[in-house]
Amino acid sequence: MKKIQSVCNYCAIDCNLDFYVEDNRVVKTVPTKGYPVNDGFCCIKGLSLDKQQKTVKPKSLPKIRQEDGSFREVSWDEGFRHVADKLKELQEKYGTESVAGISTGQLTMEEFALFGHVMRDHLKANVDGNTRLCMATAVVAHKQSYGFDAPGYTLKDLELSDTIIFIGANPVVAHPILWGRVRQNQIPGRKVIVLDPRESETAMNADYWYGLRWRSDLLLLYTVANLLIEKDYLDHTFIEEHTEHFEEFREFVRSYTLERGVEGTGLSKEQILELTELIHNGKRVSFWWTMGVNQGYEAVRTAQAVINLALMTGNIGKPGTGANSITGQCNAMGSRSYSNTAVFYGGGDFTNPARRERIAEVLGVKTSQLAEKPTKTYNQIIEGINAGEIKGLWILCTNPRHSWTNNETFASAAKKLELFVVQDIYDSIESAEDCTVFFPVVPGLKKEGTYINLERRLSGMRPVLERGENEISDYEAILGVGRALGMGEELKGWETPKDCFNLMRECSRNMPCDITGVTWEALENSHGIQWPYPEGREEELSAEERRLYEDGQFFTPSKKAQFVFEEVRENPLPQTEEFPYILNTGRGSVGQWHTQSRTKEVKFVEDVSVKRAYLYMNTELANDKGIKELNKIRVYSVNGQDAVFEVKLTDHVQYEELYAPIHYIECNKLTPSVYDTYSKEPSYKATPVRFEKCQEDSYVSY
Ligand SMILES: Nc1nc2c(c(=O)[nH]1)N[C@H]1C(S)=C(S)[C@@H](COP(=O)(O)OP(=O)(O)OC[C@H]3O[C@@H](n4cnc5c(=O)[nH]c(N)nc54)[C@H](O)[C@@H]3O)O[C@H]1N2
Ligand SMILES: Nc1nc2c(c(=O)[nH]1)N[C@H]1C(S)=C(S)[C@@H](COP(=O)(O)OP(=O)(O)OC[C@H]3O[C@@H](n4cnc5c(=O)[nH]c(N)nc54)[C@H](O)[C@@H]3O)O[C@H]1N2
Ligand code: SF4
Ligand SMILES: [Mo]
Repeated sequence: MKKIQSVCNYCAIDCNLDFYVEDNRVVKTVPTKGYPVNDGFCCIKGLSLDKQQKTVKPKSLPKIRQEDGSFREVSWDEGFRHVADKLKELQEKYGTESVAGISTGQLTMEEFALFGHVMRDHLKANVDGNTRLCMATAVVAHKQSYGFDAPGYTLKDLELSDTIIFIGANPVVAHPILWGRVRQNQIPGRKVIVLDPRESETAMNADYWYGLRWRSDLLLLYTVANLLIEKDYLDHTFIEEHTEHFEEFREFVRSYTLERGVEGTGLSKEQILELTELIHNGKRVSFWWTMGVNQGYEAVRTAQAVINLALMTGNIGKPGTGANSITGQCNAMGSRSYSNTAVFYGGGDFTNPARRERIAEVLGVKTSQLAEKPTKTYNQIIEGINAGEIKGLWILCTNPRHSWTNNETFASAAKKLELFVVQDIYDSIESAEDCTVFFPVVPGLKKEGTYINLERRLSGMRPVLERGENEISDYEAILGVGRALGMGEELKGWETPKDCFNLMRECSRNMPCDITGVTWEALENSHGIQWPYPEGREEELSAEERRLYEDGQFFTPSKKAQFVFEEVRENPLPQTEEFPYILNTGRGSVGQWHTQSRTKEVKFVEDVSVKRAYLYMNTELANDKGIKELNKIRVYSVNGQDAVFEVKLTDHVQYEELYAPIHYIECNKLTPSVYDTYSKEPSYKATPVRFEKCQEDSYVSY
């Protein structure tokens, strides 16, 4: 029996696991003891990683759609040639930007770096990632406030904080190992506080729950900031030495009075004052935010309002503090720093000549061979396809037919494409229904590469199982197309994931995410390594848990953090008489992952999962409308679509709120095409809707 340590490629915790293998089968999975992140624990998804392979057909070959609609299986070489020829043909016929790609936060760092090199550098096509649906807001907020996309915390901070404030985050369901770290916190009297319109599973386990109105976080955070200022609950030294624009901020929040806060958030005066006191009384206050903040129409400013609270109270860069964005997907952090979507490899600007030269030098190409401008964003790509401007799309490791907001717009786009390549471990996903080419690739257990978790920790994915005939990885599939495109010399140094890792390492030199001290070998059977880890400073940086900003130095030109703020906006999609209820969406259970392609294969998850789309409704509302548990309702959205859901009754959502788990395709049929102004992240969490009870033949309208 062999033991192989590798990483779980579901959520951003990146638990490490020891896989025991016999006859090329996993016989036992044990969470790695001593690994600083998950030390001997993990969740049901990590434990069942080997269960996701029943329907991944070994020996699969690519498939190309024929004129009669059927598929023909072809060799990999033919598949690569077909895709490369078609990409070139479309570009010749319709222009360079007529082809696009959608990448992901779930592949290895090397895979999406290579995808960027082929698509962005060589083809000059647009490539965005599904991270746009997830972390784009935090990225923009960090860059503007800190000068670089650098979340500063380490998971240990959860054990060292006496006041832990979760804002729009539900780690009990979404990040169970992170919640485990909260439970390990032994500080007497430590308080857990949750801001969420819904009494989420985390709220139920917290000491304080503030059930504010949806989309009123920014107003609440400015009101609290104003109170902190009025009461002089500030860290003047920190503000003076390490921040800029505080005086303007002080003036700005003056109009965010307690009365205004009460009126707009639905919280009482006492609750807002209590929250302010809790922040003041904490010695080590930490703020943690996730999708309840990131997925809104004024999300970047909301994230920055969280950052402002930490800055003004000096709760940053010290043990147990921070304005901490929790990442979602296993390698969203890798995609953010090392892909080629919004930023250059290792960070920096497409337009900065010095940075262009440096990257070109590392990659051994001319600067003209690098992407020239930031990519079109996800929504622009889908709109471009629907407008007939984009004719070719290559997606990998993401299932947008299900997960994209207002997802019927993706369905119509898919039908318009002349080339639609879907690269996934399953050909059964919804997005593959209209594809013209399907590339079947192996899952994480058969791959190698690097992952970066939410606290900037790199860990090594190493092959647990051997591959069979024709089985190839994402890396090889992308490389195959690159070669078929005739990239030749441009692919020198990209031959294997390890080669690519070395290129990325070099690209990071002297950047905030410098990993020049990390080697491919050092990540094997390791405890992971947090960035920054520059060459020559290995000894000094040997601590297993490290945070940024301990010296009060940020990455802006002045080295000071910025107070960034803007007036609260009018809700672009308010409740109306026609659409009086609000559809909130998010994770449903620990066992279910997004579009369920992987987790529905896990028997002990599937056995306890609801099979049809469902939503939670407040018991009182249900009583008022004559609706009982498991009745079906048809929900009509302000986006013009409707869908049927089963009702589950609960007291944990507000009277006017419905909560639908995202694991069913019906959920995003109803979400709108509304985005944050700066990050272009969809506003997934508050859609005005109305509903009717479904009866045998007739509907009763509410
Ligand atoms: N089991 C499981 N775990 C996962 C995932 C999964 O699919 N399944 N996905 C992973 C990924 S990629 C991500 S990004 C994370 C997401 O992790 P989370 O963001 O923690 O999960 P969500 O359920 O999307 O949303 C969190 C909370 O935001 C609340 N919310 C909605 N509107 C508002 C609002 O206006 N204000 C506030 N303050 N809160 C609001 C919702 O009620 C919800 O409880 O989970 C990761 N972990
Ligand atoms: N309404 C609403 N919608 C949301 C959200 C929300 O909170 N509310 N959350 C959004 C967020 S935060 C996210 S991150 C997105 C997630 O949305 P998606 O990325 O679309 O969801 P997944 O189901 O994770 O899709 C991953 C795909 O990759 C495949 N896969 C797994 N491993 C591999 C591999 O090694 N190689 C390849 N090529 N494929 C592989 C899986 O089979 C699956 O089809 O959903 C977003 N959608
Ligand atoms: S899904 Fe997240 S918490 Fe669960 S085992 Fe994987 S990395 Fe750990
Ligand atoms: Mo996500």
